[in-house]
Amino acid sequence: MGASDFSRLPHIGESLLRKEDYRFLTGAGQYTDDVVLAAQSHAVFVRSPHAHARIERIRTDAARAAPGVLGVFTGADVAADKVNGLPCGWLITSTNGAPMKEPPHPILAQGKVRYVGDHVALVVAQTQQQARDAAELVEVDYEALPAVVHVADAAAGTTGAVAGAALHDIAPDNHCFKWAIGDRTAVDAAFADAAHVTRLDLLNNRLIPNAIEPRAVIASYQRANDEYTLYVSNQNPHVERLLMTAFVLGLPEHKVRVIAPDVGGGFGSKIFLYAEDVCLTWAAKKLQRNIKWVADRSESFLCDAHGRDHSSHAEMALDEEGRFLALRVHTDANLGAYLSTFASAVPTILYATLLAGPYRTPLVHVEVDAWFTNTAPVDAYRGAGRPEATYLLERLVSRCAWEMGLEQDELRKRNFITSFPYQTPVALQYDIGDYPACMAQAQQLADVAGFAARRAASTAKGLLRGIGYSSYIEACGIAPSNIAGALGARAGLFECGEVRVHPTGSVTVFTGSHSHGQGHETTFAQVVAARLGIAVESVDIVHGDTGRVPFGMGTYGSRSISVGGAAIMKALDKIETKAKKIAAHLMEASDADIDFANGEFSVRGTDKKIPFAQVALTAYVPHNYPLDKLEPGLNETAFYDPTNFTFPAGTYICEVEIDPATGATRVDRFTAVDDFGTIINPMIVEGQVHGGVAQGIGQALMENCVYDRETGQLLTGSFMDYAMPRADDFPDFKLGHVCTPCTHNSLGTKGCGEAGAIGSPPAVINAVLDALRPLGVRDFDMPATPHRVWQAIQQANPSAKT
Ligand code: MCN
Repeated sequence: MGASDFSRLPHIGESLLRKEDYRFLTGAGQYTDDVVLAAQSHAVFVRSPHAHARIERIRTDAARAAPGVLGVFTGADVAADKVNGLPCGWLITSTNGAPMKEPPHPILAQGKVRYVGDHVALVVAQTQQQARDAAELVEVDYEALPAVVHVADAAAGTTGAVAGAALHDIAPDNHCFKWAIGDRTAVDAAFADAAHVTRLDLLNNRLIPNAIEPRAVIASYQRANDEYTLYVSNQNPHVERLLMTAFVLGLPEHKVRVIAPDVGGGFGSKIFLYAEDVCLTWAAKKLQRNIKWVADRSESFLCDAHGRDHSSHAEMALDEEGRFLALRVHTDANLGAYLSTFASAVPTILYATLLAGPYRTPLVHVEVDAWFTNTAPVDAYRGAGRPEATYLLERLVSRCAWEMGLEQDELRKRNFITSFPYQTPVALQYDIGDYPACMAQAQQLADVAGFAARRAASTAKGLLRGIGYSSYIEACGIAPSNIAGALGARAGLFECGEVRVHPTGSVTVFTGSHSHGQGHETTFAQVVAARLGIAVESVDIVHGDTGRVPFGMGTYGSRSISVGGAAIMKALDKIETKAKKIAAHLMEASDADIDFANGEFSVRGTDKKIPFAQVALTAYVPHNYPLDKLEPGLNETAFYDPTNFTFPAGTYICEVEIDPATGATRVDRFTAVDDFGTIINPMIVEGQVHGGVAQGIGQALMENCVYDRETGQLLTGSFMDYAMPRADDFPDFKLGHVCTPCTHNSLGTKGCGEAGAIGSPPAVINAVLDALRPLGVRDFDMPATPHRVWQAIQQANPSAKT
């Protein structure tokens, strides 16, 4: 079935209420911490108080002797058992042909700690309180070493003020890789001839993901059959199992079952294989006990992989009419202390390839230096590279407009790509889109025409008002596997779906995607119900269990409906093909004459028809059945490896009002027009955009992870110091949609889960700058806290002091 036929099916485009919400809203969800196993013991980790230190000695005797303690383990125990370090899933090759530096990433520190919160020892006791008390008794002698936390300081790790701050022997200059894409010579030549060049230095502030449910693990070992079961709050249980068994513990994969039950949000931070998961699995066998660990919020701040943290210099060359000729970017990316699972892909493949944006920039060159620092590992966080690319490009584009005396929208319109497919100079080929339509609808919804009057009204109140634009494009559902493999991916990027039709015609679908807030149990059921012409209530979706789902790559990069859903569509094709054969037999017709629509099989040109349920029953009660030609049963599995990414795009417009006396910035209006192709469930998609925009505005206005530059202590280690946005920080969002269906998947969908977080930060900061420009403010780094805005006003215009 083609994408356009699919989009016309019943249920597609219907805002059905979420099936899963009954259990969530009535407290019947089953999160990892809700799972209680027999004789369950509890784990607590002893963590490094230093950002960088040599471990001189660890004394565990007192802890071992404490009440209820079952075991205390250190790096020495892990090494003795030959447990490997955590792997990185993406190999980046430096411009000089050398592979990136991949230092060991032990699950318990070996000889050195490299960030505050690094894992030093594991204490297991009968109760959590006993484990906490015993952990206090583990004595560690440290020799503190100098620490680096900023990329600007990382290179100085061997010399100067921070000599001795080389984290890993394998990377004495703290440099992990230098990577580049694009034609540098051609870009330089274009700059030499340009009529205008705009330059910009900018920081993309480091963020700490904060899912409602902190990470949690329960590991269990069954001696009888030498099997493990791991419950874990995780976004991709099969990948977790593969990495843990094949790379770290050396266990046979089939002996480990990983279950990610209900998961209370992830936003990327639960994609990765973490030390805690492996430590517990390893210790479960050693102690022959079920062990649970649930992170407290302070641990989440310290040890969940952080996001963003780029420092960039960008330059755009333009002709007299404001047409983009070339873009040149250099970025320093902070990787933190160790390479987390997908860390190396974020500032490279997922970032630089998006820097053409929705524009016809014929030449782009991007160079990225990636650095180790004494901070928590940095990895994918909602958007993963694409928010960083969009922030850089959209800030630069607005600045180009202001420097050339053009309106922000005008410059964008002059440069939009308008014909497809479009090959960018940075590898990606966009299949389809309509960027001018997104801009036009956004301008209309945002009432841009009324902005001047609103600005005058703000001025009359002594307030500043600004409008900011951001036209983003992003790439979802990273693919195909063979090309990603050639670019360094160490995993496949397909998805798997199994459709099990039961004898009564109801259906259970097993998907390799994982839902942790995205509503898959509803939208995937809509897809299946639409295709089979059955009730949505007759379809159940199972995910998150390696023991039930054949295989899966999990959920990240807004891939689930476009890759996971497409795998299910492929399985449904197989179901339909087989069911037609059964129907043909029952109606004594040829397979080729059978049509299937609205849940009924009919013989073309006759009034003969039978319902789907009758065919299902016949498949399992094959009395009148072509047993010589067809197997009984109606159960099909498919793997789908996409031929390209999907490319959602849109235009966001933000209006802010600023009180110059305090610097307080209020988002007064926010409009988002997105193109997600065919939409399965508009209500769920709007919820995704709301959440993403809230996260993006959070980054732009308040969220900021700060480490002390000298000591490497995390200064924003709790919600008292790390400001999270709340509902009353936002106006009602105005949302609109343009639909250009994806050309290469059977649903016509494009991902929607990250767009809001990608498109919104530059719209907000461009609005802040638009408001402050009359005061002489030319530059500004996120987050726009009142203090920083006030400072910017004072520095730009000392006479404005109040
Ligand atoms: N959808 C649709 N029509 C479309 C596109 C999507 O109806 N054209 C529906 C999908 O069927 C699905 C939802 O919208 O129910 C999101 O789909 P998709 O864009 O495919 O994204 P994923 O399901 O793969 O979710 C991943 C994405 C990412 S990468 C992050 S990070 C993120 C996000 O989703 N983390 C979230 N949204 C989140 N929402 C919640 N509540 N919690 C998180 O941790």
